[in-house]
Amino acid sequence: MKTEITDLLQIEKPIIQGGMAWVAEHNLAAAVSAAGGLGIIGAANAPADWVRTEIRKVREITDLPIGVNVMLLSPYADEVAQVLVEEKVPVITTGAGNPGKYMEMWKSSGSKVIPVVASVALARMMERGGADAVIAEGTESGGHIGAATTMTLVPQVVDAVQIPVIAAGGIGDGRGMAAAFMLGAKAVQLGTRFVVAKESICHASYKERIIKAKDIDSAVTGRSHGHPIRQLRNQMTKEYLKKEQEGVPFEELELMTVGALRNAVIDGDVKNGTVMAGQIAGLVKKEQTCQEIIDEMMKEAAALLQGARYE
Ligand code: TUI
Repeated sequence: MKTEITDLLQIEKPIIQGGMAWVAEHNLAAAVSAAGGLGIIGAANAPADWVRTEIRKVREITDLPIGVNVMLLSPYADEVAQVLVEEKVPVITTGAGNPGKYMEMWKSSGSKVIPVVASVALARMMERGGADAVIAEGTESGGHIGAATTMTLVPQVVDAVQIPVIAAGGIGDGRGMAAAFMLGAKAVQLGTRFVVAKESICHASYKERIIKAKDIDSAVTGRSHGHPIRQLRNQMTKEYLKKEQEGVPFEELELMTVGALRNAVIDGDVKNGTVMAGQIAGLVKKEQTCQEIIDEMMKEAAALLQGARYE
């Protein structure tokens, strides 16, 4: 399945791993790239030195292309941006903001730059700024989300820009992948299904919470203060949403979540921690290797796109 994205990124299969905070480290990224997709290191809120070390660790395992996702709300974003130039990272994706101020330095150092967008307006702006592609991410995603659904956002972004579009949000199998291609996407990005991968270092309790999740088990916190985060319902979301409804100030709400994602991903506290996952969690039923996930998706999607009926 060769597409503009497999050509652009020099990868075999049009499947990209999301840059999930704490989860998207070198083991997962290397496994996704080894399986023919594009593995991504998620810089999230990590210091620049951590990012550099993770890039080098992947390079000890594989020579295949990898990417780094820069979370633009991070206090370390400027330093991370510089490390990516020094390490000559082939692909840079960004999230949770506008990467305009880094575009020139990344482009001139030879990286392919692929911002995540949640609107047509930002997609157009990114194209004008020199982006090589965009990831149109729907509100079905886990973590920090925009407002539009994948079904509505992807075709509108495809119509608005000339550069290739990668679909994200709510995609977890070959059916979702085929659907995204029908909307005009040239690749897909997956987060939740890779969180549960065998090579993912995520705590077993977090993986189990995703595997047991049902279709409507996620909640969105932070809507009132403009930082909506999709996560699986638990004691934390219950208390947070109650306080949000009571009008508790942002600063106090923020205190509740300090370290909460780490507590869930690394320590397995899925009750009081933040269990970020997309709406597709209900479809993710078992732990598999990245190779199994990618092979299964490719087979399903290829059959569907050739007109076969899904059984
Ligand atoms: O970035 C994500 N997902 C994330 S980041 C994250 S960690 C975090 N930590 C603290 C606070 C907030 C997040 C967890 N999940 N996905 C990519 C994404 N980007 N989704 C939506 C957007 C987005 C939304 C609005 C990108 C740009 C945008 O507008 C930018 C602008 O300035 O116009």
